[in-house]
Amino acid sequence: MRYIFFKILLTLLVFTTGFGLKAQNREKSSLNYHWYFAKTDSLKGEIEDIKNTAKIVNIPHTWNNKDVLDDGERGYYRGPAWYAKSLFLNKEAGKKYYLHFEGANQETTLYVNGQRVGKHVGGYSTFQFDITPFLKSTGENLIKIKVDNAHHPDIPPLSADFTFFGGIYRDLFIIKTSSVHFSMNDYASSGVYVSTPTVKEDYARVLVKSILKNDTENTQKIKLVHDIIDANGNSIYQRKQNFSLKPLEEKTTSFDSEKIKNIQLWSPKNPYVYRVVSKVIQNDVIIDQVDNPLGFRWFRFDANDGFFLNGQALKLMGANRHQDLWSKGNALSDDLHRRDMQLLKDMGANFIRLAHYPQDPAVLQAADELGLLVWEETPLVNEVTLTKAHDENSKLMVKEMVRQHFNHPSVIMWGYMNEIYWAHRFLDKEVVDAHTEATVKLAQELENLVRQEDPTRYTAMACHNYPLYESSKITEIPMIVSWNLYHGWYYDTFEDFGKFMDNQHEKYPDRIHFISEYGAGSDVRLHSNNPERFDFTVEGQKRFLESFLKQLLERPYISGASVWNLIDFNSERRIDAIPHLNSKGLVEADRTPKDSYFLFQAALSDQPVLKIAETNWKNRAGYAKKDESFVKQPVQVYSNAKSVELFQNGKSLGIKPTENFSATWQVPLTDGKNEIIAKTQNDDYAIDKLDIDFEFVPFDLKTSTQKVDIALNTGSNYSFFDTHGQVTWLQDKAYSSGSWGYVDGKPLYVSKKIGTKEDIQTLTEFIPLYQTMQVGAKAYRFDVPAGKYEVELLWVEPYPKSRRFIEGIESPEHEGGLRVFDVVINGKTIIENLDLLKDYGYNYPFRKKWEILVKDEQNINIEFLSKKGKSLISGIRIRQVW
Ligand code: GCB
Ligand code: CA
Repeated sequence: MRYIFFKILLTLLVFTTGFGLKAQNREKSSLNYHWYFAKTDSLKGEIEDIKNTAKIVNIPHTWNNKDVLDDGERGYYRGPAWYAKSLFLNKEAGKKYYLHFEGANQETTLYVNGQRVGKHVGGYSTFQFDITPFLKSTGENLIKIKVDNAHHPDIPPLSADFTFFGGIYRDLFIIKTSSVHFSMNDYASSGVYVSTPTVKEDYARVLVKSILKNDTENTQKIKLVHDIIDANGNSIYQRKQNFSLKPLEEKTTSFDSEKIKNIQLWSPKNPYVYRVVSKVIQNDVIIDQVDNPLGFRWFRFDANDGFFLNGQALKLMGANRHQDLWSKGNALSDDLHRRDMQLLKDMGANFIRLAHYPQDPAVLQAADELGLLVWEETPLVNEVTLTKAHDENSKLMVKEMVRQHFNHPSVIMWGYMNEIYWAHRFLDKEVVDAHTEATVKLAQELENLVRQEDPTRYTAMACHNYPLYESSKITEIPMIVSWNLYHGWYYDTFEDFGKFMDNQHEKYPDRIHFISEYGAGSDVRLHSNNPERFDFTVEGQKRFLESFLKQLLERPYISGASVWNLIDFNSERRIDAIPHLNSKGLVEADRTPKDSYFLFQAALSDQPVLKIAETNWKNRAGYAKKDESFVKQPVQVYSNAKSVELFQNGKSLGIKPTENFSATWQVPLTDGKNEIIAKTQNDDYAIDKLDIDFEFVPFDLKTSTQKVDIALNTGSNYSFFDTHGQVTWLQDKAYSSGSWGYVDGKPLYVSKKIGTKEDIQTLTEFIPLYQTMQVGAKAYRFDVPAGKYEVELLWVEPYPKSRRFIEGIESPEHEGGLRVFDVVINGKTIIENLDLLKDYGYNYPFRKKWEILVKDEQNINIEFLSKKGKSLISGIRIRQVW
């Protein structure tokens, strides 16, 4: 890839200066460094004044990278901020100067030397301003930029499950070009549109449309030259035309090429990118030049048989991707954009949905070069505002997206609405119908606009599981009806997914079906052998994705599907096991693959894949059955081999055939290191090795050869691993004589989901440990040997309802008295009348440890004597001191 890139670069140089032509080419360079920045409403004065009040930042930049994390407050700064910088240049006659923003969220106003140049609305597209008339002829120019990310009812997105980080978060460039040039005023497109009206196995025809602009007061005679160059830098086709441009004329001109033969087709397997190099030449001097990607491919969707690329069936399988990184917000480097795309390619994917907005140019370029087919969409999410301004902005976003990314061969689908009825359920009864009607009307207008802008691609709409899409007939509008489905996560069971889709297919046999989202959250610290819906265990995510993957592959009429999401991403208002994070990623926020990533790699990659899929569960603990010195726990392998053999500490546990790219062994884990090796009978596969560090907890603690040390995640089906202290808090179990566990009680469920999904205040690490709790336990008993012990108890009073979707979390008044209980250890009351609500309020942790002496046969008996309501307990730690 590097090599090809180098060749292209070389070619560009050759072409620029080729044919003995002089070049006074377009110059483009970044302006990212050393900006003065202040989070303020206005920035007055010259640069010297500004220096005193502002701090220095570099672009890409956001001001929300920290306040969306655990800063103790809900919400984040959404308002105005300013950037300022001195720009020194000698303005050349006959030249034009532009500031080119790849993206700034979400309203941007530019001032040069105190004069307002213009304003751009929308946070996810590229835009540029002509600054020529505002520049001084020489010396210092003061550039000031106001960026505002306040909520605005006319600017989508109005609400969504991601963070609307403010700032100039993508590259900022200055472009200098001649005053006769390719259009700089066409929604920040390149001014050249390349399409392929005919593509066959071995030849194609190319259609190139150019928009030329004469920004002078005189008639200009120019030559327009387009070269199509291959990856080796050779021109395989050239077209020259002469034009005379009237004063200030903007001219659109097109040509259809003859047959271009001996072409290489573009596909995920062979992402062969040609480039169209377009020049404006005057008096033998190249005065402007742009280049665009070109790929030869054709495609279609079929309602029964799915997607076809270059005549061959290809199920589109991949993931969605958001543009952010934990603690950096959306201010990402191009390298990180490219790394994410490579991550997806390495997984064997052939598809990406750029949800929920157009992404960085580096992303689209990587998609072309890696061979990832793209669905791109505008940020209309959840709801619309019924104003003309809202509709106009929505249309602007469509135009910008399509025109800016039109030439990318990777793009095959355009979207313009995601779950647009999501907020419908919160509307007042009287306005519901008007809203529906307006939404359908807008959808039709946007659909028409996309088709008019680009008849060469498909349109798609992402809907959620809600009957209004059908009843309002909005699903009749796009060419592809796509679904975001979470059966077995937010609702229903895994199998209901297949039933839902089969029903769709039966009801609408002529429709093209797509799955734009499916996914489940996971926190790599949480593990369970009995995962439940919405418990955020790694195993829960695996079971969900395994089931969906199988159901998807069994249904050829589903033309493709993208997992929600490739990467864990920031969503400030979301509180799950990890607050402010949507954890449905196949990789963690820092891009470390979760085990589920390897499931997809095994399923999708054409390379040999053999992976012990327990990298998230290397540190384990487990409690034994009576008289057993090991604990049987599952070890799963993902592979595209037919069968796999597993070894534990050198001993074979047998060969198993893979099913759905997976095989699982119940492995008798013993205390300490367990070396696990997976092998196949096929030499193409390298062996895989993983050491599991197992902490054995006996049934009868009195037989323990070591000091007793138990950490218990009470009221939970999952274990929690404290990554810093390296301690596993085991899932709960009932007491039986001679052992340990709870006497009575049940785990807490809120809205039929285990545990509370409230933020546990003041904490960052132990949140899921507190979120699950045993309610109404009479006691916890631990039959232990005599000695001195530390007994530690963990509590929280959870807010009783699910508040995940409520804007702004108020602190409810609390008087207490909801539940009151005494805590008694071995007959001694250690807390009388514990009233968590009264003493600490909702969601504040209370953790306390006691030193106790245990005599022979006394054991540890922790009782909760209820005076009012039911007792609670989130976690228990028992540690023998001697
Ligand atoms: C959806 C939305 C997406 C959310 C996702 C989720 O359907 O389109 O923006 O992040 O669900 O995780 O709930
Ligand atoms: Ca960039």
